[in-house]
Amino acid sequence: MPNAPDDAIEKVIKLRAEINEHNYRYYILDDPTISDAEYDRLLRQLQAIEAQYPELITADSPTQRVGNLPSKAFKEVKHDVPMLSLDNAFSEAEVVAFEQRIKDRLHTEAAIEFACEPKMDGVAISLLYENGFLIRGATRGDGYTGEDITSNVRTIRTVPLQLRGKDIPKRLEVRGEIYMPKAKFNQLNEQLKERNEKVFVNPRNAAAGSLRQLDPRITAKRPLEIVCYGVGSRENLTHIKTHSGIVQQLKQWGLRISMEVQVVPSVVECLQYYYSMMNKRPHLPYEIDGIVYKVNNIELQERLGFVARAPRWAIAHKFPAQEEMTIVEAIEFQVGRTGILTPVARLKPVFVGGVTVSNATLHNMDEVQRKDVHVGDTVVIRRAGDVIPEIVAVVLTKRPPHTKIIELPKHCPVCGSEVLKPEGEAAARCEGGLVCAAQRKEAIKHFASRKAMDINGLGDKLVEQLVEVGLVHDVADLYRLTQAQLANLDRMAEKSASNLIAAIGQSKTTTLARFIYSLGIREVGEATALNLAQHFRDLRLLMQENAENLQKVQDVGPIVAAHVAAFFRQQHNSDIINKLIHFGVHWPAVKINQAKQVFAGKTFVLTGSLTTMTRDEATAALQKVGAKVSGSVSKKTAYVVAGVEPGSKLTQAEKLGVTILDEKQFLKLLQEK
Ligand code: JCF
Repeated sequence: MPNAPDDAIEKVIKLRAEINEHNYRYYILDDPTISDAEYDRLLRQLQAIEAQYPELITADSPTQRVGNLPSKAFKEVKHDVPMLSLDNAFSEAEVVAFEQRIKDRLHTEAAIEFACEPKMDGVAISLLYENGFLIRGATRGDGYTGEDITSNVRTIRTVPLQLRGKDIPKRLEVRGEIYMPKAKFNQLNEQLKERNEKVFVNPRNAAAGSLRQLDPRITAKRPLEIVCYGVGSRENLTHIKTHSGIVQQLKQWGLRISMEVQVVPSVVECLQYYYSMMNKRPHLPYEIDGIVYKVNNIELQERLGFVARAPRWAIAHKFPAQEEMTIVEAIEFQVGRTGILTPVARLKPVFVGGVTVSNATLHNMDEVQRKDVHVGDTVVIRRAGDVIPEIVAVVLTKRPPHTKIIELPKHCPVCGSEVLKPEGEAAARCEGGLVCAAQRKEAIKHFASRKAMDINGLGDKLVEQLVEVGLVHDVADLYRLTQAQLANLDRMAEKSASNLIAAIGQSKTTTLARFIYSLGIREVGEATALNLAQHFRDLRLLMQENAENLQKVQDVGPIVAAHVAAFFRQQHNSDIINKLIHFGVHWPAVKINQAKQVFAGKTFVLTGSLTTMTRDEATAALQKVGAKVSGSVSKKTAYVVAGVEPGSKLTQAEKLGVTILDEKQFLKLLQEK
């Protein structure tokens, strides 16, 4: 006899009924009437009373879903009625043939009514209810013997621990599919990734892995759901004449069923349903891998019976698989427009998502390492909808003994130049610049562009054609082109050919800054090119400088300096520069900027706001004439420019005796430069 007081017993009964009602409204009707927080409060109240009077705890209490203690292993379960699988159809013709076989066996030409439903991509499950109470949950296993995973199944909130409604059979075995919604799957993987744990390949594996946990408390934390689609024995349900009727009855008893079940008059509508679900598929919150068609009439089902392991009265019309396994035969590195090396897996061709896939990008080396892909590995390839195929995961159990670890090449596979991967950056780049075939077209376009060598009439399309026909290999070849060669090209008339030759000739006279810019060194824009030209004034001096000294140039930091030094370190880059000069590219001696002489090395500090320009504009104007702009005043500060409402920098300047300029004096100084 429980020694709990009557009011506690009453309260527990009331809370359980209330919570079960909300569970039903939330999970089955999809129509909750209280907030999640209120629901949690009810559950906590119940937990508190049960904690105080443990003798009140029952197996079907809603609190028991949180999971029992771990069990050692799963017991075997013999299914009363074998859990059959379904025959598959992979084409319309196979579906039509399925219907014809049915008609033949039934000796009828009348249309067959079918129940259609999505085929959930999860784990098949059997739920056994006795007197309305869930007494066992089991996996399908081999169809005859499964595993007893009752403790785990109990943690799933959409699995009723007790049936509701009228006329509940003494014994009822319900069949369904346990799955993990797509969004929940992604969240779970994010969490696992954060904790450095192994992620799941897809929602089905996540559902299976979660159900296989020996500790139900882990299962309880996994976002699993169920959809029920049938029963084992129909013994107690003989009054129900259709499959759809059975499914509706399951719903009445509080079990969750698919919202997409639809009864159709013939196979034609089955196919319509198939295509409409195929379109819906990417938007469904769960994964499906096809459509199940079932003869709706149970008497007909019984006349049709079974073959081997599958009913004659049902078929799974599969969607093209979105995931397949294949082997990584090689990894190649593609060199993109800006020299970025992208690892691409060459795969044993595999049909997935409706197309044959033989390549999959791995994006960058970080991804290769994260996914731990080796050459020779078996991998899961995914192509969903029209997205680019991707490698989902390596099947480690299939890794052969001598796989090759993928390493970033030290030299560009296209041109042999150095490959650099800055610390902390995902991208690795070929430093080949002008010579690298993959980068050549872009480099030539850049070289010819308006702010670079400004070759009028040499557009992108023409550059591509010149490279493709082999007339231009590098930018120096532009200066070898003849009018006859150009006139032979597609869409090129005599006149435009001679105009282009003239424009190429004119481009030979340029400036050092333009020339440096036109080389297309990474991170070297117009402004940096100008600074480099002003600083060195002699191309040879620039070419010999090391990265450390390059940082002495105005606005050149360690990254830019490294790119500049790496560029000139490549022999072929200096070869091309020599050729360009040989073909007559030249520039006047760089004029010493007088303004620079006046302000070079002088530090300005700005305080308060100016009325005629913004702080950024003032800074730019000062930098243009060689001055440095600093944020704090020291003895080394040359001038402090004090605008409206100056701050403490003005006081500091007065204290240190630094020259102070007001806006008018400042503007005058700038104009005098
Ligand atoms: O959704 C499913 N995976 C699913 C599997 C749906 C069904 O109606 C099934 C099934 C497996 C067997 N029906 C049977 C008879």
